[in-house]
Amino acid sequence: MNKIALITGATSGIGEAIAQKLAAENYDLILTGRRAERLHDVATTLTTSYNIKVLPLVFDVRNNDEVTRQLGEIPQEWQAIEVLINNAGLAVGLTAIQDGVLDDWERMIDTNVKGLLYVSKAVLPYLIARASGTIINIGSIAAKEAYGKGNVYCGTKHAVDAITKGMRIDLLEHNIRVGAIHPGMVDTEFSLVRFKGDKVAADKVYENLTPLYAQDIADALWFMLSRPAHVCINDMVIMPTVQANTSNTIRRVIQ
Ligand code: NDP
Ligand code: 8X3
Repeated sequence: MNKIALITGATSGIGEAIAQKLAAENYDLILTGRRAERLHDVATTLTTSYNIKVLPLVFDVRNNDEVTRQLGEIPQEWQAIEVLINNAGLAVGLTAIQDGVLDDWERMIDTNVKGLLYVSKAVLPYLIARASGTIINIGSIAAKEAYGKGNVYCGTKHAVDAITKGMRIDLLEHNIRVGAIHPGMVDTEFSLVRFKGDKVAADKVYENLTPLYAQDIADALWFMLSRPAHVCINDMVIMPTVQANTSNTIRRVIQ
């Protein structure tokens, strides 16, 4: 029987790449996101290409009623969840704190922090019941550093870092491994979302440099997940070679 993994934010970018990697490793997948059509396309591609099952669940992680309803009611055969990947998240805007847009702040806090908590609370009973499992939270280099105009996004990702550490302590007695991956710049829809659909601004972020690709994060996650059961990789910071930290990036293409 295949193991079961639940990945939030599997409609694009890092989440979709992780779904692909775990499908190739014969995991049955519970995949979530808000864009129903995209989610079903990902599900169809994976079930066509690999010998696995996919349960697509469409919901907004900010809506706790919906999270609780959908994840509380998963069919019996999907309840033996072994792996939870808390990936859904976003940055909205790049604005000095004094010019901050309240709605942007709330979208980031509600998605990156509260959404991660709602999903974790709904899924944890399944892992605890089995006294095993792995949770990997997708943080960011913004969890480790603050950068100009990144204020609230950095705050939410620092919170993910702290919540990861807290989870590891509380879940120790339940034999659940908890780790986080903190990437630098990854070429996904992240910047398009941050700049509210402004493709020119989004493309500029990755212009004349070689960023990370979603597949790089999926490969690292698989390394963490595939360690023997007695090994927990707590924390992994992954940067593109051209990015020393959030403030020092060189525009260089690496072939
Ligand atoms: P994408 O925009 O490509 O993917 C984000 C995913 O999150 C989508 O599947 C989206 O699905 C989902 N999502 C966003 N908001 C919600 C919501 N309210 N409810 C449910 N799902 C939601 O970006 P990435 O793949 O880059 O981002 C994935 C994670 O990686 C995020 O947590 C991000 O902060 C983090 N990260 C990204 C970096 C980068 O440079 N790209 C670097 C460091 C960390 P949908 O829209 O269908 O709901
Ligand atoms: C995304 C990377 O540097 O834009 O988390 O914060 S950064």
